[in-house]
Amino acid sequence: MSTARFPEGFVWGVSTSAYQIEGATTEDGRGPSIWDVFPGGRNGDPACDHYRRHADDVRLMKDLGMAAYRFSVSWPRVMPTGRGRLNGPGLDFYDRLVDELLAAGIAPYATLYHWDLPQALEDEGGWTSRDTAHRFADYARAVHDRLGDRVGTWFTLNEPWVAAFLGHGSGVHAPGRSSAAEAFTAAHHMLLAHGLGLEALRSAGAGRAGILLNLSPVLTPGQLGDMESRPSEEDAAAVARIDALHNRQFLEPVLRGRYPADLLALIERTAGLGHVRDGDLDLIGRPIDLLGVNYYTPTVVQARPGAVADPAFPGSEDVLFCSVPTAVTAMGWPIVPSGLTLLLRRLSREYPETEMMITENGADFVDVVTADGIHDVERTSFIEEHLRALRVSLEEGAKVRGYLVWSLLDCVEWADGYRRKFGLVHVDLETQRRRLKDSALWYRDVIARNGLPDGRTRRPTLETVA
Ligand code: PNW
Repeated sequence: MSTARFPEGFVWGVSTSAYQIEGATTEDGRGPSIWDVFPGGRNGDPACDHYRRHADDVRLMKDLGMAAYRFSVSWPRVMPTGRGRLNGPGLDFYDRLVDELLAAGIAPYATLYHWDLPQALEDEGGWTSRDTAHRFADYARAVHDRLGDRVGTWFTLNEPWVAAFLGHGSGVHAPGRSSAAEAFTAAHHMLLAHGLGLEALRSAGAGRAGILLNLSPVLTPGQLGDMESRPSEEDAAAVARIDALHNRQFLEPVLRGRYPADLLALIERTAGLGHVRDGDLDLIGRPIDLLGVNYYTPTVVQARPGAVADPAFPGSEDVLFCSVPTAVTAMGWPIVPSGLTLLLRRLSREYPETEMMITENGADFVDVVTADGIHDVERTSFIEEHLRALRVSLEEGAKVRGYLVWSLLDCVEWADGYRRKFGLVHVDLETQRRRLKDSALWYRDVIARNGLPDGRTRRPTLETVA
């Protein structure tokens, strides 16, 4: 038997998010989101025009054999001002989408918050205001009321680290704030929103529920080459600090109902602890059914006295974020499939009870677009190598139930706009025509055989290109 099979019932699929594909940002009563007004944003129209072409996109997924589709619900489409009145046509859209998915035999996985906060809530403080977490719970309940009879898998938030620290720390994401104190406060309020949202879903009798985290193994350059190598004390301390900010800040509250002590001290120094109230962590730490793991690349750091803090990692003074001598994607993200094995090994050791799914993995590359096809051997190779790394984890006993590629379509990459291409499917920006890339055809075969093909897809080297 081929060693490259996956367990029976392993779930194959793709992920997307509302703002990145829907377009139609002013139609049928949708309110503005922070990404529609953020100076570095405003790319949401027409996106992939998925709001009108959803039936075609579901058909594509069906043809590829997808078992699951993770999409996000746009809060301002459903609740234009973030509170109170529901927008019927907005809810109708998701209602139709869910019915089409079910008719195609595809399990709908709904993400409730993928970064598109209603601007009206931002005007009242956004995630720096505790009230936003309560508004999120109301919104979660309203969406569940409409879709809960058919959607069996729910995720509260996507990547609170990105939304809090790129949105409020470095300011490269909406709403473009740059304050370390606000970033920590926003992160806590997002965690609280997860807890309150989870409670709302549970009390409504929701199926499976969890959260999506962008997790990254933090390593020294030496460890990247050889995991057995022992970092210096200073380097180990740098690793621990960045790991606390990137990973443990979210894993520990959600899965253990506590902030790590080292991080708590840092938060207290930076933002105070007035925003963390008694009972919050109990709520945030209520059991989840599924942890969504979004993995792209490891984080490589070492101690460097005098280095200034990266505003996306407040408290990262004296830490150098290293570039590493590996191949990178077009975004410049190092390609390190073994990082996925390291990450899953660590999660399995520290949270052995937690069921997981890889809910995002994929890459931006420059595709070769020709009349006879879209050739993206680098993407195929990227996914293949990550699936091999995932197989190692499964053999080690990691409880990973499925794998979702980011993403179905070439879409809007936030502040980077349309130039980033993560899709299995190419989208012509003029005509909106969809064309399957070679990677989509390859992924279809993987799904059909529940395993990898024999032999390896070869990323082109200089020799094979010449
Ligand atoms: C994730 N980082 O974003 C998101 O969930 C997607 O919406 C996005 O399109 C995808 O990954 C590709 O970027 C991230 O800077 C954005 O570490 C930035 C980072 C990580 C994830």
